[in-house]
Amino acid sequence: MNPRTDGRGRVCPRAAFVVAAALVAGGCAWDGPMSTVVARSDLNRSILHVYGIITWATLIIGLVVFTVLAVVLLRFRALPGDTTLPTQIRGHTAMEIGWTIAPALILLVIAIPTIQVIFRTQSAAAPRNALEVSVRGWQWWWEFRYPKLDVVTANELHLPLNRPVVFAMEGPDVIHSFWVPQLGGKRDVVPGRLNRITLTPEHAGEYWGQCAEFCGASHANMQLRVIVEEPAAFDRWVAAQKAPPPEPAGDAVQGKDVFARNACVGCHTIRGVSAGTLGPDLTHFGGRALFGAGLWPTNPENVAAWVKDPPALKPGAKMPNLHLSDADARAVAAYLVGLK
Ligand code: HEC
Ligand SMILES: [Cu+2]
Repeated sequence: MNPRTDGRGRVCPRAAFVVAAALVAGGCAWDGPMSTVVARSDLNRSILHVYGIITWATLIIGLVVFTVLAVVLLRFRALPGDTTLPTQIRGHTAMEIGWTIAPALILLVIAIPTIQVIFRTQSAAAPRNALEVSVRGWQWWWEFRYPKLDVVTANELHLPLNRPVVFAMEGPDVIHSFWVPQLGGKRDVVPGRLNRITLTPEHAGEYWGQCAEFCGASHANMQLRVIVEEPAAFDRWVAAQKAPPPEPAGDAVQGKDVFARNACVGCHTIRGVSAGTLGPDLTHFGGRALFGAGLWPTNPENVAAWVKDPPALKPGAKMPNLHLSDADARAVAAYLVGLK
């Protein structure tokens, strides 16, 4: 007999509940890619420090309040037939001073580290050796510029390990919010206003981020990835980004021609080919593992499907359907994927 059935083929509700609860609980991972309680930068460590203090303070307060409540409910409950009123306390100075001072002390304990961390994380002054990255939130993708390095990329941000980075954020269209939970954040990206955030990544790895301010149809499809790597690997990446795009071969030769003949050139930059600024820079597009703001792995099939009809794959996409033929879409995809 199957232990989860009652012998007549019906599922036992208790077993079903346990299985369902295990499945639901299994979905909660404290160290998932979007977890805020995993600190991978100095900024997130500071935030978690305050978070810890507040969590412990509220846990202790909750324990005290519920214990007192339980004692009062049990000891002073009305007994059947007992009509006497319990002793009434009025104007008890010591008690009143007590319950005024105790919460004030608790608030002070929480306020001191909170204010310290707010001032530290809001200060505009970045360390002298900080790497500058300008972040622009577009509907619905991220542009990253390294002004001092003369590098531009989209949706995938590379950062060197243990070096402070200052993000300068601006938006060309609507309000977005830059949020990479394990590195700390989030900070609004507001048109016409420069917001900054400074942090030092402390662990190498790949981190997921997400636009955290509703910004229209594909807000949920506006993800980003941060790749934190050893300084030498970062320098190699920078050198590769600064190099001219590789010349196409095979099918890709025709793809370059398709790109150059179509409206693509009006919106996208490929250094030496075009200088559009309304879409992601594609000079080294093939070197990015995912495209479409974290939506699909970069391979010829996915890219061909995208260029044939972007709004069908990403609701509201600002890249129009240019009605390319299948052959042209495949050729241009081969060209773009080859731009490592
Ligand atoms: C009107 C401007 C415009 C035109 C024309 C245009 N694009 Fe785009 N393109 C965009 C925008 C905006 C995005 C970002 C879409 C998103 O992720 O939401 C984009 C994204 C892309 C991407 C994904 C980039 C990435 O890193 O995620 C590729 C590849 C691409 N376009 C190729 C092309 C090709 C090839 C053409 C010509 C056939 C073309 N585009 C024409 C605006 C345009
Ligand atoms: Cu957004």
